[in-house]
Amino acid sequence: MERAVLVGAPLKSVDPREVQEHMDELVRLTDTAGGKVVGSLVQRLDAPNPHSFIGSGKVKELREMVEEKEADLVIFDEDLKPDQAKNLERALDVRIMDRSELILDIFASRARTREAKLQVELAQLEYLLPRLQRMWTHLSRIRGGIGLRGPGETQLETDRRLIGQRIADLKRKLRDVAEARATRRKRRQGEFRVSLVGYTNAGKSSILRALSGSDIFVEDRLFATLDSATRQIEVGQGYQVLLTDTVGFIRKLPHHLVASFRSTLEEAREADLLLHVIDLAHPEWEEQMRVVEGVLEELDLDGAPQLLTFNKVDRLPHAEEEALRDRIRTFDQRPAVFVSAVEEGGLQPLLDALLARARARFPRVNVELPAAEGEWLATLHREGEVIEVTPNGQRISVRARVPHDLLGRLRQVGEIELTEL
Ligand SMILES: Nc1nc2c(ncn2[C@@H]2O[C@H](COP(=O)(O)OP(=O)(O)OP(=O)(O)O)[C@@H](O)[C@H]2O)c(=O)[nH]1
Ligand SMILES: [Mg+2]
Repeated sequence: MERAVLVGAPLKSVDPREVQEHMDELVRLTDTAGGKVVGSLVQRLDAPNPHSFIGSGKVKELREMVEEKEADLVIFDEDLKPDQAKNLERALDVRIMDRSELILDIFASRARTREAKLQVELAQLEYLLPRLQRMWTHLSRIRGGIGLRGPGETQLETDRRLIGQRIADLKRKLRDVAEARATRRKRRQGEFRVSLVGYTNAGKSSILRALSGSDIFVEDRLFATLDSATRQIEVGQGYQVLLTDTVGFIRKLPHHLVASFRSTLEEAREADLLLHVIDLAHPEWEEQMRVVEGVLEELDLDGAPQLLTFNKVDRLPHAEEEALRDRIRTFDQRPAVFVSAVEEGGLQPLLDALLARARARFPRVNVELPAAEGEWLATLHREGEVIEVTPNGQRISVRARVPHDLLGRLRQVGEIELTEL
């Protein structure tokens, strides 16, 4: 297990409570990556030092800590410029990582499907390219995937060229996967598609698991999910929705990752509704909510209809939950539900909201048809929601909620009379 010293170097303007939360989050990330935190250090800055990010006195202090704790690794919560990392590595004589690299590493170790693996490798190589000189030492890890060296060139140039080729290759492969995905999506066009989005560990997979009754991976760790999974779920009265789980977001998500996960998140782009899941029991849920909104904006998803889904209410005392509900109602006019993915019946408010929206997609109509047309009546029962059937001599009158495509088919039939209600 690698022994890590963590460094936070926020600007002086950042709220002290937030600084602590960010360090706690870095501890969790390090733990998720399989490292052991042996020390940490925070310096609040007016501005980052261009040479070493933190001040030179702090670098000395850090060096002492690294020696005393026998650390192998120093992890910065802030993103370092390639030169800053190089200088720090020289001064401290241990490997330096920043938050982006750590997140990339976690993604790399957790990717399971072919697409997720391609996406992570692409993000890693794009991150690596401008830092190649420094990363030289741990490049050997991935060299196997890159290929062999040409004769007569320097190592660095060769690596740059090979990485460039590999990046092009990965992009091509990802385009193919994305096309297959688009075809699959097209088949689902008529259905009501809902995507779960939100901060990592908010409970997205737990919600999908509870609603679908299927074996979805849930873990009290950051980035448990990297691949999107879709399940059909019953929301009541025979209505179904296709619910998709997605990768969680985090503060300062490396933009290479956001870019390469774009196609996984395409599911969310085509969704009819986004469930933005928020861990209401987390002390920094408001900041997490803003982070998620920022990423959604970066992905041009901020215009999609959203339902704020405040999760884990079972972890709040009742009075606190009530107070929060009131506060949220006053600052946010958007529709919201309060749920628990682990409590019996805790997801009912979400199911109700989904049912209402699923029904609203089925226009209410009155269908007048000859009493002899039993086939159409059966179709209405099967594909729509029949509310009332009234016999009317030789004809019957059916009040029903009918999906758009069935509406289209009914319009083609001469003996049928349609009135929208
Ligand atoms: N008490 C409580 N715990 C919950 C609830 N929902 C989820 N959890 C727990 O929160 C942790 C994270 O849940 P996940 O469903 O894996 O979270 P996620 O949003 O899918 O996380 P990522 O895949 O990492 O983005 C797990 O330990 C769950 O058991 C809830 O309503 N109440
Ligand atoms: Mg998950």
